[in-house]
Amino acid sequence: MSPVSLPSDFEWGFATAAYQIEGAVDEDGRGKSIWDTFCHLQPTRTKGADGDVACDHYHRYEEDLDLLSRYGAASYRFSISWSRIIPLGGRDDPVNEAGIAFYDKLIDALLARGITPWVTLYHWDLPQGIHDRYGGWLNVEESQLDFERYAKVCYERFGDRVKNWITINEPWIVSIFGYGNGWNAPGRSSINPMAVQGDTSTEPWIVGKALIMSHARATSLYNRDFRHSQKGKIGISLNGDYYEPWDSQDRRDYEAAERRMEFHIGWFANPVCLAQDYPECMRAQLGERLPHFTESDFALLRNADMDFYGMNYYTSQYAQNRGTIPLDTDFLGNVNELQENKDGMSIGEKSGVSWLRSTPNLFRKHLTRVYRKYGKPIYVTENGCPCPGEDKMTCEEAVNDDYRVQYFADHLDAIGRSCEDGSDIRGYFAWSLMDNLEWSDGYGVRFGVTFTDYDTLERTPKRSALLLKKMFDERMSTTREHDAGPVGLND
Ligand code: GBH
Repeated sequence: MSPVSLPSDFEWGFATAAYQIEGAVDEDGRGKSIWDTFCHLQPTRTKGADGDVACDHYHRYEEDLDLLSRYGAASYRFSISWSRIIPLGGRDDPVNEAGIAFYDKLIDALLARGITPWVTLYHWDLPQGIHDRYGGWLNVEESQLDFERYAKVCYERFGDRVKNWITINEPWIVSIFGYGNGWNAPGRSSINPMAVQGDTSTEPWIVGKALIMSHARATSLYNRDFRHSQKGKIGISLNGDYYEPWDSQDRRDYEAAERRMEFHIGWFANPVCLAQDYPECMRAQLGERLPHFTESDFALLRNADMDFYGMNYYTSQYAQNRGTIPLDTDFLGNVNELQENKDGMSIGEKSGVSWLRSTPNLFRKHLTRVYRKYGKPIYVTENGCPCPGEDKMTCEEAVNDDYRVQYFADHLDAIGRSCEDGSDIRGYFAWSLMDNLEWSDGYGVRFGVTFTDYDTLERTPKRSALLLKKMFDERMSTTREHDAGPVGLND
C-alpha cells in the first residue's frame, strides 16, 4: 500500500524529557526534584533505577544533537528541569544562572544546526523544595503562583529563541500515577501498600486542578506579556488512549468508552481548550471530591487561550461498563479496561510492554474525535513503542527494529487519514530520541530510535532512526487529493 500523504509543511522531530536523559543531578547548583527522592528512597519502586547518570545527556548534548542532524530532524522536543532553573522551586527563591547557562547552550546548539526547539516546562520533575514547603501540587493556590514565576523566567531568558512552548506534560499521569496509584513520584496512594500514605479519594482531583490552573497562569502570562514581542506558540500535552466498546452490541459499553475518554481527556481539555467546567460524568461520579472552578478561575482560563493541543498517543483499549457503584478510589470512571473484546478480538499487535499494542486505526479515530471536540490544531508530541523482546536484546539485535519501523509508518498513515477526515494536524514527535529512564520501569524498557548502552553510554542508531526522514519525505512530497485543484485540470 502506498503511504498516505501529509501536509507539505508538516513539522517533525524527536522528543525527550530532562529527568529521563540528563543525569548530572548534583551539578551546577541543580536542586532536588521529587523524582530524585522517589528513586532513592524506595529503589524497588523504580526497578532499582535512578536518574543520577541516565544517558549523561548533560555532558553529551552536542553528540546527541549531532544524532538529530544525522536523522534529518527539523525539530526537537525536550524539557527543562525546573530545579536547575530555580533550585528550591518557589517564586521568591533565587534563579540559578548555571542552570540557565546549560539550556542556553542547548538551545544555541540546536539553532546552530537548524533545528527548532520545542520546550516542555514541566515533565514531572517538581522541585522537592516546594513539595516539602507546602505539599507541591496538593496546594492549588501556592503551586500555580510558583509555576507562573518559573514559566516567566523561562520566557524571559529563552523566549527570544524558543517559539514553541508546552506547559505541562500529561497532567493525567501526574495526578493519577503520582497521587492515585502511587506508581510515580511523589508516590502517594491509599490503595498501594508500597506507597506514601495519601488520600486517593481526593488527592488526584486536587492535583488535577493545580495543574490546570498552573497551565492557565503560564499561558495567560505568555498571552499578556510575551506573545506580542516573542511571537511564539503555546499549548499543553495530554495523554489518553482511544476506547472502543468491549461489547459492540451493548449501549452501556459505548457509554463506558465515552466516559473513560472524558475521565482521561475531558478532565483537562474541557477547561484548557474550551474554558469549560469538567465533564458532567465526572461530577456525577465524584461529587464534591472534584474541586470547583470559581468565577476568577474561569476568567483566568478564558485568558489562557492556547495555540495547539499536544497529543501523546501510544495505544487504545476496550472499555467495559463496570455496572457497580464506583469506589471512591476509582479514577477510571467505573470502567474496566481490556485488550480483547467480547468476541476475543485483540485491540492490536503486542509490543515490548504489556500496556501497549499497536492500534493505528484507533489513532485516526482518536485524532479526529479530539479535533472535532476541542477544535485546536494538533501536534502529536509523543508516539512510539518498544519492540517485542527488545528489553532482552543486545545492541546488534536491537538496531533491527522492524516492529518500530512498521509502527511509525502505520501511525503516520493514520495522521494522514485523520487529515482527510478534516483534522488540522501540524506536527509529530517520535518518542524517543534515545533509550532512556522509563520512569518506574527503569532502564529495561527501550523506547528509543537510538540504542543506549548504559555501561559505556555509547549511542547506536537503530534502523528506525534513519528511516523516519524517508517516511516523512515520501508522505510530504505528494500533493494531497483535495489540494489537486479543479477537476479536469490534470486529466
Ligand atoms: C509517556 O507517558 C511519557 O510522557 C514519557 O515520559 C514516557 O517515557 C513515555 O510515555 C513512554 O511510556 O504499566 O500498564 O499500568 C505515557 C503514559 C504511563 C502510559 C505509564 C502507560 C503504564 C501503564 N504511560 N503507563 S501500566
